[in-house]
Amino acid sequence: MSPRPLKIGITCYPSVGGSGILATELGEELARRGHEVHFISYERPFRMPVGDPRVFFHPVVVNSYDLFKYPDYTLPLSVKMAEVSRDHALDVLHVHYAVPHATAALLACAMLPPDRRPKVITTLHGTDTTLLARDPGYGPAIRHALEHSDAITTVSEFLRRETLAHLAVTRPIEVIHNFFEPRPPARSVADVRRELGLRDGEALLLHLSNLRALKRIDLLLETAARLYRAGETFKLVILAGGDFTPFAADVKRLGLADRVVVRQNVTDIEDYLQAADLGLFTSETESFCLSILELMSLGRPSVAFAVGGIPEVVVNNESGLLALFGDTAALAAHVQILLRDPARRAALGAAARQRACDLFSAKVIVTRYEELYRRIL
Ligand code: GMT
Repeated sequence: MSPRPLKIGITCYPSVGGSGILATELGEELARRGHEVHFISYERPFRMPVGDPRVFFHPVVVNSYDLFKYPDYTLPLSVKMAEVSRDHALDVLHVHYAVPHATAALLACAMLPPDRRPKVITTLHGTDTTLLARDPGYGPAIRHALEHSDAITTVSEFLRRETLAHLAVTRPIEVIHNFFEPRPPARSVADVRRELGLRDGEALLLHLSNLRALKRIDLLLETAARLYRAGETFKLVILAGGDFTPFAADVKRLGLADRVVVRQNVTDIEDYLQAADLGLFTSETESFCLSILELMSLGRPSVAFAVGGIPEVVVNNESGLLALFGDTAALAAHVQILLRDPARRAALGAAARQRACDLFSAKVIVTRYEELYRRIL
């Protein structure tokens, strides 16, 4: 007899970012497998499925009061978590990012009678341990939240090591990598290329990110400038989840005005992933880099720096090409090799798609999360 469906609460940052996409796709997959899924956040996650009878959204209302210099999210979130856990008898509360979600979940449990307390799973996605853990105003609270979670997962082996190094956590940390299930592209490659103004024979290099500092857009543009000076015909398309205007001056200064195309807050990313010839990333650190996996799942290889968890996603020379951090000359050379050798590009792309399917598909990863839920229950 198949085990009973579970009632799972999910909290994440609903904004455009890898962890929000991962948490939303996880909820959608869990509902598809028959579980009841309750999203609890200040906004509906932007890729949240609508119309699925097993998926619910519970908004957290944050009021601001004159007395408070900053509106407080943690307390209203913890109250909503307690309400939803009590009213829907949640089995599990799966929070993405420790700050402040894991602390709010522990507060919610403390407000509930023992028989109504869900198990708390904290999944770490990156900057809450690699960045906030070093902040004396956060580190001890993050450590406390992790030590009192019923389970901890990280999205890469790299992040597990970082968490142990920065937070001296004594509880076991399980690595469950990210997954991505591409939706069928709605438009043809030709239509997307036309929309972006690509001429015949012009390569489409794709970058997706929220443009924050660690994405090193300065190095991305420096790499594009090297390709431009080398006479390559390409356009660098940037799907931006943030404000690109601070970089406009650099684009002009580098002579890239007609080589860089920016699209803000795109949700139909599969159309662009499919149209790309390859991905280009210059982050100085990434716990995983979901954008690279998104391109791999559409059979597109990426060129990136070998930092953080990226070498766990891309096998250099097999499913993409990696360079040492900061070496934009090497990065540009990798792009040129792939632009001039379509067969090599196709081979890397096919291997990338296979690796995405074998290691980072919903079938593999969501099953890991289900096993974890049942193990701690
Ligand atoms: O990288 C970002 O700016 C967004 C951030 C997030 O909050 O989604 O991404 C983090 O989580 C993603 C999903 O697990 C990972 O793919 C990203 O590598 C990670 N970002 C960093 O570690 C810098």
